[in-house]
Amino acid sequence: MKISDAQVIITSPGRNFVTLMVTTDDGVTGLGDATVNGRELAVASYLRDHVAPLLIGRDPHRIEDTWQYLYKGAYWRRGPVTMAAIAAVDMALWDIKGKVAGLPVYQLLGGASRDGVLVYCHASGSDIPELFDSVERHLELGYRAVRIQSAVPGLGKIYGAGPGVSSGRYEPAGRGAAPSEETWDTGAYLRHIPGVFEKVRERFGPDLPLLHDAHHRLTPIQAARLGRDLEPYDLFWLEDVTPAEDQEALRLVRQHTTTPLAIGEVFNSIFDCERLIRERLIDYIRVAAVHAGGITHLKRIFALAELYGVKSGSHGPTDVSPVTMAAATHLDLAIPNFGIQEHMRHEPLVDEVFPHAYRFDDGYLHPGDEPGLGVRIDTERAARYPYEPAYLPVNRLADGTVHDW
Ligand code: CS2
Ligand code: MG
Repeated sequence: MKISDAQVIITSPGRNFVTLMVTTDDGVTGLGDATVNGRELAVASYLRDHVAPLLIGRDPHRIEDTWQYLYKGAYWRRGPVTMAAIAAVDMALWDIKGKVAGLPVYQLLGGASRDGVLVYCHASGSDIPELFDSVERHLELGYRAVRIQSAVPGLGKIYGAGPGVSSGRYEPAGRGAAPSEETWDTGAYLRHIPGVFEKVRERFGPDLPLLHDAHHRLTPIQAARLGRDLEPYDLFWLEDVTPAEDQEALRLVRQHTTTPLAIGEVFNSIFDCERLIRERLIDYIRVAAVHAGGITHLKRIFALAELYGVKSGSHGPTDVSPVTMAAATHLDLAIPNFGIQEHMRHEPLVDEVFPHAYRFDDGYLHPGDEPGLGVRIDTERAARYPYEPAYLPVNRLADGTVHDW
């Protein structure tokens, strides 16, 4: 069996997705996600111009060898563009292997270690009543763990929460020729958030697992203070407190708080989190299959994490396609150290372009039992939604300084 074709499909059913479709000479197809939010065309070019020609004629079953060939063979290693391109090939080859074997990918990964994959949803509001409504709506849908984001008085719209953001569907941040800009004030944020959690605990009780995302906006000592201030509200995790490239920052945070820490959605490789895991500076590693080299590389990261008692918490926002959600769910079901899976619901239009076997039921995802990853792409529908430039917002302080987020 040989790879005979590799096509890049760009579609924008409400937001942009880059998908690789690999076809074998037997007519088996596999899909991989290559979407890097706001930088989509760079990965499309990497795949089209530099990777697809190398795939033709290769044995699709040699997944590990192909991964090493693309990673070591390029000489230029790591980074979101390279690793998303490798991830797309990797997912497509796992999909093909599953289809040829007649087995869902989780069976190839060792079989199910649990009955379903616990997920958390996003609740947010511009004030407490709006936030409570958002939590209630998600509980009615069956969610058993909720991420809480809130607007901050005195600040305008901030990413993930704010006026006009009531349902948790805050993506895409802006479609147009340039990113929108937001104004940030760490002091106002640190003064406001603990009170929000106090009210959420009062209203929803002590048992509901609650999460919060600080979007890389704090210094280590500010993050330590937030972790400490949130201890009474017993968070499941506090996410991305400091800029992710500074692994050392989390040591300081760790020394001051018992609030569990999660990080990793912008990591691309095991080298980005090796120290965090080995030195037990985090509790959850949040890598995404698309941004960190696919199923093959996530398996490696999660296996390292298992040795040190660190659990998985894969990134699953609406800017990763259903192909990544499927890859994550197969892995989540199989690995021993699964923690939780992020689940932001895609718009119905996205699910129409990418019909999928994974399903949400009573707070859990299951990847389904279709051979392979269990996701298709309706290419005719996909072609109706051409690429549109779209960016994540840029964050500035009141004096105009560009700030982390
Ligand atoms: C967020 C993401 O889901 C999350 O935890 O941090 O929405 C993130 O901002 C986007 O994926 C960026 O593309
Ligand atoms: Mg996040």
